[in-house]
Amino acid sequence: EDLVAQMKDDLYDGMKEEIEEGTRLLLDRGWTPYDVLTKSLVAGMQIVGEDFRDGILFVPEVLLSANAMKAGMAILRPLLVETGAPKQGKMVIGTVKGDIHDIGKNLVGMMMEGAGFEVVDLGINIDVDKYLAAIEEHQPELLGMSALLTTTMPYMKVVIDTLVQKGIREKVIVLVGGAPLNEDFANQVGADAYCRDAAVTVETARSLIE
Ligand code: B1M
Repeated sequence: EDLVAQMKDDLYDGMKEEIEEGTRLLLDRGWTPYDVLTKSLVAGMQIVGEDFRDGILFVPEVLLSANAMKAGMAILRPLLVETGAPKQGKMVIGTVKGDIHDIGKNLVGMMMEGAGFEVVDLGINIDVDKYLAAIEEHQPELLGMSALLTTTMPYMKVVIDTLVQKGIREKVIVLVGGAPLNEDFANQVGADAYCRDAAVTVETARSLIE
């Protein structure tokens, strides 16, 4: 599709208004919010990531892409969140200490809300004390942690080890995700599951909460 190719280009170029317009156009054409999200925005960000890795794009440019993506997500959010699904449980989620990537986490939060979970989003750069305080305050069934950097993902183990020390590890189901993670890593740090993407997070949460 021409429009999808155009949107990938616009995302690459950080064109916020064009992304908003493209998002609306695809919806008008009958695309589901989920397809708009995955096939244009997430797929476009994939390309940005490759050129960022290869030194073709730099932080300021990628920030513009991220802002454009967020503008598209803001349009999709109410559509993804309002499904009237029956109440399923509560999840506290945050990006770990030292890490400020939040697009993936936000997307997981949106999809979880759409599936009927209550989501408490702590934000980015979350240290163990903040996770603990939120668990204490909100008593969630699920804890979600996101990390996009190989240097920050080990912090998940710090959080889980602390839950063990405090004797509350069994009270929450711990789900972890983020591009550099995998199932082995999730097992090593003692999480309950690795979630490859937002849709898998919803499925995993549903199956583990029963
Ligand atoms: Co950064 N960055 N970045 N970055 N950035 C990556 C992650 C990188 C892979 C790029 C690359 O080199 N190819 C690389 C990491 C390399 C590594 O660790 N091995 C990298 C780097 C190096 C950095 C900096 C160090 C760059 C620098 O300063 N020199 C710096 C670090 C800042 C910090 O955190 N301290 C940095 C900064 C930034 C920006 C600020 C410019 C921007 C972030 C803006 C923002 O988030 N608000 C940014 C971006 C945008 C990226 C890329 C291009 C895209 C990330 C993204 O949003 N993807 C990224 C490249 C890539 O990932 N391929 C990259 C789209 C999103 C939908 O996917 O986040 O994977 P993702 O989330 C998915 C799944 O992973 C999963 O579900 C989501 C939806 O399907 N998931 C979860 C994620 N979290 C989950 C939690 C769960 C469950 C599932 O809980 C239950």
